[in-house]
Amino acid sequence: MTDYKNKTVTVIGLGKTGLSCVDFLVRKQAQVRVIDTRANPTGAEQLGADIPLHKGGLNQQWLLDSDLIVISPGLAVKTPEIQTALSAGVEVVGDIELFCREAKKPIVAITGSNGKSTVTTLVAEMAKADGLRVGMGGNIGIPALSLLDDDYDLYVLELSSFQLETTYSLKAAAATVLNVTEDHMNRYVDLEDYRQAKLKIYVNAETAVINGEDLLSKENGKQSAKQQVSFAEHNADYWLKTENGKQYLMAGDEVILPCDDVKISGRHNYMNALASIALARAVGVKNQGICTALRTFTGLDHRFQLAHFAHGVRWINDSKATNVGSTVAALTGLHLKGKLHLLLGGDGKGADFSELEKLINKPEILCYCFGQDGAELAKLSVQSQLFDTMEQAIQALRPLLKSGDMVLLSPACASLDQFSSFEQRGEQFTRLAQSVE
Ligand code: UMA
Ligand code: ADP
Repeated sequence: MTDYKNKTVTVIGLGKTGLSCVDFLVRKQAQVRVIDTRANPTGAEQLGADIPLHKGGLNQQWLLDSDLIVISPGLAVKTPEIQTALSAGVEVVGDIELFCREAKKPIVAITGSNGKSTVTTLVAEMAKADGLRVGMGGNIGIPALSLLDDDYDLYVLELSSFQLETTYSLKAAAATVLNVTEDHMNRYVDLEDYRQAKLKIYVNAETAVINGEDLLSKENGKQSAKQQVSFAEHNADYWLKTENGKQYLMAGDEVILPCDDVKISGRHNYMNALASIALARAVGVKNQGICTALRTFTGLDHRFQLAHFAHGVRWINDSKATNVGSTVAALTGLHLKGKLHLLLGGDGKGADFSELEKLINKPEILCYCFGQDGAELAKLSVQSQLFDTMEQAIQALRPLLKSGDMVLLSPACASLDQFSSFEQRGEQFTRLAQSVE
């Protein structure tokens, strides 16, 4: 369906996504109504007074009466009331599906357990530096439908597994699953179930960009991109060459840039850079734009960011480390002079934390655990203490700090049990860090 005029469309969710869907559908002259299972959904005051709203639960009758249901990513399609509507033949899609049906310009689509926002921003910066008008959005925080109004040459979309579950018409010019490690296990049966949602990104893609070091990022025969390129440290189309102690980002035999010229650092960020180069080249971005972006992009806030440096102590804000894989990346390759004071905790989303055990059980690492899953995390290390909040944990570690130490917030958990977002958690950490004198 692309003609929504006079169709009865039920939008579920009054967050950013739901509001962008309402706006789009009203302009398409659909009969729109909204459901949110929360008693006080965030976006209620921004909804037009003439749009019917059902709050505090799902309205089965509205769902069954609909010509189309547009569901926000925060609510699972597996929810019984949605399943009942699907069984009755009602079509259920997400905002990205609506977007793909309308978009007239090529789409670069990016998913993965970690690195999505970094790669999405980097690809967008590369294309902009090459003179293209770029619409960047999706899970990165800008609803894709809000990009349709402007005149762009290229769309660069970060897509979550939840968004991909309800997308059917995506034909990406270039698509990647950057990596697959455990996340959102409270929404999926197992890792394979989560992976299958991510692999949908390759369906009908022109170029699939796969991670040569992560078998789970590869197409499994059901997807069928026209061509495939890989990135990895070795044995890949885009790779890292090490010569005389220096590293280089490579495309085949061609040197793209020495790593010393790349502003983001760390092995995982070099992998992100290689994936970004592969995606950008797949849509025709030239080396000059690619190199300009790599030389200038310093990384996003809340991703292993230096928040404060005082009295020889580095305070690092990695609040966006909302799963085990991202905390593993932070801990791997750390250069410590003194002790590491590691803040862990929040909502683990049903994750198995055991991979952290060997990385944090070291004499130089002290763990301070907090939040909903703090007690489970505290069990992993002999040198750990349990607190209710991050603020209490920071108060406790402050008197112990010595020059050369690092305080690292890389919590391996979502923030939503105690904060409104990972940004708010990172901002509180930064404020507390800067108040140390
Ligand atoms: N909710 C209900 N009942 C409802 C609808 C939503 O309880 O009927 C809850 C959800 O469980 C969630 C909250 O409301 O806790 C917000 O859900 P939403 O779907 O309305 O979210 P939006 O504000 O539209 O934001 C969504 C993405 N959020 C989610 O997928 C949960 C944002 O990604 C994304 O930036 C935005 O669309 C624009 O595309 C956030 C995220 O955490 C950053 N994503 C997850 C991640 O990256 O790990 C997938
Ligand atoms: P996403 O959008 O997938 O959450 P971000 O780029 O925002 O990814 O980074 C989220 C977290 O993951 C940060 O802690 C960051 O340091 C870490 N990270 C970034 N890229 C990778 C990668 N390729 N592998 C593992 N961790 C990564």
